[in-house]
Amino acid sequence: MPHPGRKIIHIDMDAFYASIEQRDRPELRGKPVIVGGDPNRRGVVATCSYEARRFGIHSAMPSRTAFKRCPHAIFVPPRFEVYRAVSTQIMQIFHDYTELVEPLSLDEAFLDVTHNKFNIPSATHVAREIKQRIYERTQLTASAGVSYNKFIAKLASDYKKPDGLTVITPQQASRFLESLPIQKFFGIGRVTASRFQEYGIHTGADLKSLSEERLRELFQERGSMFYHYVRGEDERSVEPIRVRKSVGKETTLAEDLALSEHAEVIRILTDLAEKVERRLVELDLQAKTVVLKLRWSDFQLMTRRATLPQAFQAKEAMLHHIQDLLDQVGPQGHVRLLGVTVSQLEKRGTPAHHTPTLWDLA
Ligand code: DCP
Ligand code: MG
Repeated sequence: MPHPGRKIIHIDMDAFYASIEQRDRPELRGKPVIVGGDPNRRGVVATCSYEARRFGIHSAMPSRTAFKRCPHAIFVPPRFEVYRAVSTQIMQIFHDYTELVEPLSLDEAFLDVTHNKFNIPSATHVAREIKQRIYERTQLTASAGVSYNKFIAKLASDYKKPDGLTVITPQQASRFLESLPIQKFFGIGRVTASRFQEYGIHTGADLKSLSEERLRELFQERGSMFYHYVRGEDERSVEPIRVRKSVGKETTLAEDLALSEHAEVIRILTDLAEKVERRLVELDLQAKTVVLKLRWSDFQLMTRRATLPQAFQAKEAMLHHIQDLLDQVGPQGHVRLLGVTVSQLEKRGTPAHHTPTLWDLA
């Protein structure tokens, strides 16, 4: 469905990890700083300061290569806790303006500010204020792109970095997109870009000359996406990620079940705990509290909870405590629903970025 007059901002911090290191260690300011793995131990570059980028160093490059390009660069190991804390600060600032915040990684997010909490009519004004507040709160700079859809807002934030603010109006979009080099289009990696080059397509204007049928022939589904994007058409909405507070599974029984049928009750709860465990694994979360939920045959709801000294993910840990909770409830009565929920969630895996595989922590 088309959304006329939407106002989307994309914000992305500048040289995020490296700027934080330069902020916290003044002796690194103005110097080529590389955050990442050790060049002698097969590490990779997570990011580098703008001073280091002049030597052709970039994210995901082997640290050894980076060292060859700039032997006097200063290598700094990452401090994820600090980056995560800064990320929380900037996300809080975004949420002061709108609940429609879609984080893409620790340092970037889309915001839909069409209706913002301060009723500021100009999205450019909102973007300027947010940049200012980020700077005041963190002493770091961000670049912002303002436009009427996500695709163009993201291109806009990348257009001028660091500390940029680029606005692309519907009137300007056509020209902007036509002049854009093909590899800048969202989702076009090196392989796709070289295929475009083969067909003589180097810019948005070249891309625009192809029919949708032709693009679908060449790139299947993605062909249609390119066809629409180059015309500035992108109706995707900003999808806020709501912070998950619990994971639960429950089942309404075909017939009311007497709690005295202990084996059957446990069988059902085991099944539910197993599903909860699977979900926790998928989400890479662990929990500290387990909640047993019962709905009695007269529809009254009862919950009983236990908090464990140690976070858990496995169903055995849940079941152990569910047994105790069941014992407290006693064997009387009939239930029509059983549920297992876990809460007090925390991340389980290695603290990292959207591309943790790049890390060589060995
Ligand atoms: N990152 C990473 N590995 C990658 C890419 C990024 O670990 N391959 C981390 C380090 C970056 C942070 O994510 O600081 C944000 O990624 P960006 O792509 O936004 O890069 P920067 O913020 O460092 O630089 P820019 O100014 O280009 O946004
Ligand atoms: Mg960034």
